[in-house]
Amino acid sequence: MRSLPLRRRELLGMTAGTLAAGLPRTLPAGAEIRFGTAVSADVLARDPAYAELVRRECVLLVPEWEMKWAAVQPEPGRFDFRGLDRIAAFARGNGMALRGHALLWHREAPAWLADRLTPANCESLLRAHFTEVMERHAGLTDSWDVVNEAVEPEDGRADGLRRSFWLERAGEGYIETAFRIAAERAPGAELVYNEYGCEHDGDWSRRRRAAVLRLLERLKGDGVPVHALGLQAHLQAGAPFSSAGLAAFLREVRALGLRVLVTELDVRGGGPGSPAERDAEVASLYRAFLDTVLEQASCDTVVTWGLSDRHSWLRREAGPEERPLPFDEELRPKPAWTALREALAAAEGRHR
Ligand code: 9MR
Repeated sequence: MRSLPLRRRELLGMTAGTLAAGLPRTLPAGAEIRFGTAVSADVLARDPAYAELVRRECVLLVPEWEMKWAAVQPEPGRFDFRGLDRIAAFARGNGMALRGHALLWHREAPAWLADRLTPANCESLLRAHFTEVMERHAGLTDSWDVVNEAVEPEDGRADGLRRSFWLERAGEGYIETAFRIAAERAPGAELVYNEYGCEHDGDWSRRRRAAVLRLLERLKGDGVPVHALGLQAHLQAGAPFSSAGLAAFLREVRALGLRVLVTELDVRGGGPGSPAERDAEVASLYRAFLDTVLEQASCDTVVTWGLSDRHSWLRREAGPEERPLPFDEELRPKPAWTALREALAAAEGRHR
């Protein structure tokens, strides 16, 4: 895909013979869909068995925290790439690519940034930050979450934009400015608007879908270089979901000329049954969701937000009973992994 250092097919050929464990990747051979996961530098360093699983299954890594503004520019003009460099070294050493996440977000922003930001200096602050971050591992990164989570219908604005410090301090042009600077710093890269809460049915999601479409329509209408919508896909088993509802939304995204990526997939909940019953529910939502996206959208990237329940943010935030990821805490594949593999294999069959 685009400027990938190694195509997936080459990676598959290479790793089958070179992996110490002798384990072939278990995703379908010849895949054209890039599969990857979010990682943290510390987890890769302290959990070698997990690192081995990541090495075996992924061609794409996303820093779970290490590329966020607070991580890389904690003080004005002082850049700290130690965490990011460790992830990049792991990616480079294993022939993987990186996805950039996230250049602009209202969270994980240092206090100095919100204090300082004005409409007059927004562009220069973004340019200084994007230049350092986008150039650091430019050869490894061909896809960027440029703006993350800029809509929040519940904030009550007619345009659905989030009343974040970005909007309140810099004005609504900040989104367009961010995409234009990203295009200037990385011509040819895929520039993504990344958002949550667009995958399910129900009023809450419907309002979010409408706000996202409205923003993307405005950006496309103004000639802003945005290429794709990132569906975070933090899904919830048992919440209202229909393929038809999601497909209708994806058709509108496609009509704007935008591709789609699955950027942070995991599934909460399932229950109140046994772990096996909940795993089955989680897996069936993995399958239904991925089948719909891969059928309806131009989508060549699927990223889960971690590979094993052992290291999921949901375990940390929602509780130890969550089983959201494709591998369990002992790194054994779960039904969600089968669902994911089968969905990717089916999509590749359709593309052939
Ligand atoms: O999983 C991430 C967690 O470890 C961090 O503490 C948190 C704040 O940096 O971000 C989490 O990842 C989020 C992602 O960056 C954006 N979409 C929602 C994700 C889950 O909160």
